[in-house]
Formats: sequence, C-alpha cells, structure tokens
Amino acid sequence: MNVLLLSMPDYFEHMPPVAVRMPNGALSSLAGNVDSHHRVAVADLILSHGRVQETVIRLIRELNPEVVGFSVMTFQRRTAIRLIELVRSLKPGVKIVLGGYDPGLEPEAYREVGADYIVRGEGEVTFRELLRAFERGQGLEDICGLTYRNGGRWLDNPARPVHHLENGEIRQPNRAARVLKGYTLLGRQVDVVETSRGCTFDCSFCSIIQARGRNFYTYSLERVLEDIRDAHEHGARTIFLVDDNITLNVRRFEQLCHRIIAAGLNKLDYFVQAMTSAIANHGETLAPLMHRAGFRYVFLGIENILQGDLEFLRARAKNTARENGCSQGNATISAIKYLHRNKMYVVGGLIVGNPDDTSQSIQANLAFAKRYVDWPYIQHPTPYPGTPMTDEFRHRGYITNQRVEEYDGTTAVVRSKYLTAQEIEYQRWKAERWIKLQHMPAAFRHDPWFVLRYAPQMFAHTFRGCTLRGLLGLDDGRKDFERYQQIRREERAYL
Ligand code: B12
Ligand code: SF4
Repeated sequence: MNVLLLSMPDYFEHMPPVAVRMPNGALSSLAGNVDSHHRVAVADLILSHGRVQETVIRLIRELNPEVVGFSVMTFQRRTAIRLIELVRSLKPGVKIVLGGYDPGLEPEAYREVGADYIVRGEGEVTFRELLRAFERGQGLEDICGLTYRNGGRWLDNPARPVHHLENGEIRQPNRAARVLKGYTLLGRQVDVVETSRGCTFDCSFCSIIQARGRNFYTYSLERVLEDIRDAHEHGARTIFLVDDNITLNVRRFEQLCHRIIAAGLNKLDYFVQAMTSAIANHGETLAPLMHRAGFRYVFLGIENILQGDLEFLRARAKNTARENGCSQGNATISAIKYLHRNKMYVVGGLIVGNPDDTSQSIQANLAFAKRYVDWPYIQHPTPYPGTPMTDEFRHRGYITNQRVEEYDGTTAVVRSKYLTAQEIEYQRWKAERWIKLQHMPAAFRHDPWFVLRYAPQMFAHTFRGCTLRGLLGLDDGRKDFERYQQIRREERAYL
C-alpha cells in the first residue's frame, strides 16, 4: 500500500523554525516497522513553513496514498483537523489514521472530524497490524490500542500493553522514507534517536504517565549505536536523544557515553534531556564523561526553584540531591555547576504560573534563569488531556482559555490565585527575551556561521512586536506584548 505519514507544522515560541526543525521520531519509527512491501513516505511539515497546503496537495498527487497518518500534539489539533479536511477533499476514499499524544489521550476530540482510525499509545505494532488487516480485508476487533469508526459508531479496542523493547521486534527507524529536506538544529543537520521509553516518576504536568503508565524500558546499546550511525549516514551532525528520562538509569547512560566514544561517534554533537538529581548526584564522573562523548546542550527539567511549586508539579523528588541516601536539598545549582564546569550548556526548563504563584514567585524563577541557565525554556502550566495537573486546574476553575491551539506551553492558558493568565505570560515574555539574548556570544562560539547568518532573523523572532521605546525600557512594554500576542495568533494559521 502507499502510505503517507505527516507531522504537523505547528511550532512553539522556543523552537522557531529558523533555528530548529527536527524530525518527528514517531513517524520514521512507524515507517521502519510496517511490512517491507509497503511504500511509505514521511513528511515533517515543519520543513514546509509558509507552503503547508501546497506541500500536502503535491504529496497527495505525487504519492497517491491509500493511507494517510497524522502525528499530533494537543496544540496542533486545529491544524490537524484542517489538514484532515484538506486530505479528504483531495482523496475522499483515503483511510485516515491518527496517532500521537493528543488523539491517543483524547480520542473523543477527533470523532467528528473525518478521521477513521486512532492509534492509542505506542504505534509500531498497532499500525503494522492495521495495514495487514486493510490488505487482507480482515476485521479490526483484535488490534489492541486501536479506536475506529464502524459505520456510525466508534469502537475502542482494549489498550495495547507497553512494549518492552526486547527481541528486536521494534525495528530501526526508516530515515530513507523522509521526503522533505532541511532538518536543522542551530545550523547543523539534526536527527532524533531513542535509547529508552518511559519514566517511573509522575510529574503532574507530564502526559507520558497518562499515555503509558509508570515504567521504563530500554533498547540494547548495540541497537542504539546502530541507530546513531544510521542517523549520521543520513547526514546528521547533531543527535537529539528523545528519551522520556534517560537519566533514570545512570549506569546505563554512562555505558552509552563510553560506547559512543569507543565507536568514534563522539565527533557528533548530542543534546539530551536530564533530571537535575541524576546530574547532581553523579556529576563528578558523569559530566566529564558526557562532555567527552559529545554532549553539548543538556535540557534540565528544573521545573521550579520554589518547594511549594515543586510539590504542586510533583517534581520535588527528581530535583533533590542526595548523599548516602539523605536529602541534601535542591539539586539544581549543583547540576548546573557540573555541566558548566564540563563545558556544556544548560537549557533550563522552568514552569511558572502555578496555582499559588504570586508576582514574587514568578520573578524569583526568572531571576534564577537569568543568573544560572544558558538558554531559558520557560513555560506555563498547560492542561493537556488527562494529566493530574489538568484535573486540579479544572477543579479550581483556573482554566481561562479553551482554545487548544494555544496550548503550546508559552501561552498562559490558566490563571493563578493571584494573577491573571495575561499577567503571568507578560512577566515571562518580558524577561525571557533578554535572557535568550545573553546566550548569543556562546551560540556564536558554538556555531559562528549559523549565528552570523541567522542572527537578524533570530533577533527579529525573539523581539517581534517590540518598538524601540519598549526595547529601551521607556515604557512597560505592555503594548509591545499585545502586538506580540497578535502576531503569535496570526502565526498559528498554518493553512
Ligand atoms: C523529544 C520531545 C520533544 C522534542 C522533539 C520533538 C520532535 N520533533 O520529535 C522537542 C524538545 C523539540 C519537543 C518540543 C515540544 N514538545 Co515534546 N516531547 C518530546 C518527548 C520527550 C519524546 C517524543 C518522542 O520523540 N518519542 C519517541 C517516539 C518514537 O515516540 P512517540 O512520540 O511517543 O510516538 C509513539 C506514539 O505516540 C505513536 N504515534 C505518534 N505519532 C503517531 C502517528 C501515527 C499515524 C500513529 C499510527 C502512531 C503515532 O507511535 C509512536 C511510536 O510508538 C515527549 C514525551 C515526554 N516524555 O515528554 C514530549 C512531548 C511529546 N512534547 C510535548 C510538548 C507539549 C512539546 C512542546 C509543545 C512544549 C514542550 N513541552 O517542550 C514543544 C513543541 C514542539 C514544536 N513542534 O514546536 C508533550 C505533548 C503533550 C500533548 N498532550 O500534546 C509531550 C508528551 C511531553 C509532555 N509535556 O507531556 N518535544
Ligand atoms: S521526570 Fe520527566 S518524563 Fe518523568 S514524569 Fe517527570 S516530566 Fe515526565
């Protein structure tokens, strides 16, 4: 069968396409796991900005797919629905399959929009079985993890148990299936690689627990190295390890670093997401090893520097440093010091605008980011489907915005006890632009050509909506902020 797999073009504030255009790891993994006689094409629509509609029309004409799959996050829902309508209008009989965190966690939202099938949870085996059933004309009732339309009714099959990633059943991603070009992370071709899936923590804002429960499974390191090699052969110079929480097993992570060095794959740059506690507790040996293996940017899930907020986010345990099993307080500064000492940059993930946040608590986090992190990745709590945080915000009546296309993390859609959503976002926006600017000299040292070439565009993105008066601090910038919000609303119309 001819299969076209699409990821959505929607991006959020901290990932402007001028600097970051990453492949969607799910789609190449699905492409690698269907039976080999299918002709699969993967199109990451982040690569076709400003031309989304034309690109999809062209792909449908050229590839003539019988099945079109969509990978969707919650803030991409509106775009996905528009694309479903477009694809349907171009090919009325095509089978439309949805997957990813939004359809999987809130399938009801897609029942009236022209989709036929929804894959909940991990997709490789479910999608493979679905294509087999299409070919053989079989019923779908035995395919676990599938929700589907049968005449006028939607049926939910039982959930598929999470995969243990053993026995090679999940094969390597198929990167050759990608039909669009131009992946980049700060000017270098980037690819994504998984080494494990799952997490045993239960942060209240994270969709992963709702999506797959609390568990952690790993691929063999041989498979991981082969995957990195494959990404490299397909042109990647930077690898983003997309594991939910690679630092859950520090010994294994250390072994991975040793294996990367031994295989000579440390000439590539690596980006990874890590827990502060793991880096703080093992930084003495782990951080130098990570640097030797090629790690350059580490996304730290700091979440918040205040204990009350960490309680709400259920992120205290993962941010606690320990010695001989005893708590030594917040791990963040210690983790940052280890990373800085070993020439790695810290992308600081913080969440501000929690239910009891005041101006002072937000300002404390912003001041922390300004002082300690290299690249701020500050977000607002966002009520994604089914998370414990969503229940709490709903219970308190604090959700002020139901437009899910604005659930991108940097648009405040919930208020706190003391502040409006607008005020929360304004405070973050006002400070964060300047913190980003602080990183320019370091970014220049890391990638001089990229910065020289794209600095004006990056600056224009970061400061869009601003006037000279606002930039010079001659007023409070609220008018600039409103202009920025208007521009942001217009940017969300991808087609
Ligand atoms: C890596 C990652 C990123 C990376 C890379 C994204 C990329 N291009 O791949 C970066 C850092 C850029 C990123 C950014 C964001 N991310 Co992110 N990210 C992840 C993470 C950690 C892993 C995703 C991954 O690649 N997994 C590996 C692949 C193989 O698995 P998978 O994606 O789960 O896909 C499987 C199934 O979902 C299913 N499936 C998926 N698509 C499809 C399609 C079809 C047709 C089928 C059949 C099946 C299927 O099958 C796949 C294989 O089993 C997840 C999860 C987590 N723990 O936090 C969050 C996650 C997906 N991100 C999330 C969010 C919100 C964002 C941001 C909006 C903000 C943020 N929190 O950073 C931005 C927006 C990005 C943008 N477009 O601008 C949320 C989504 C929540 C939701 N309900 O939508 C998650 C779940 C994290 C969370 N907060 O809970 N992210
Ligand atoms: S540690 Fe990370 S992956 Fe694990 S539950 Fe918390 S946010 Fe999610």
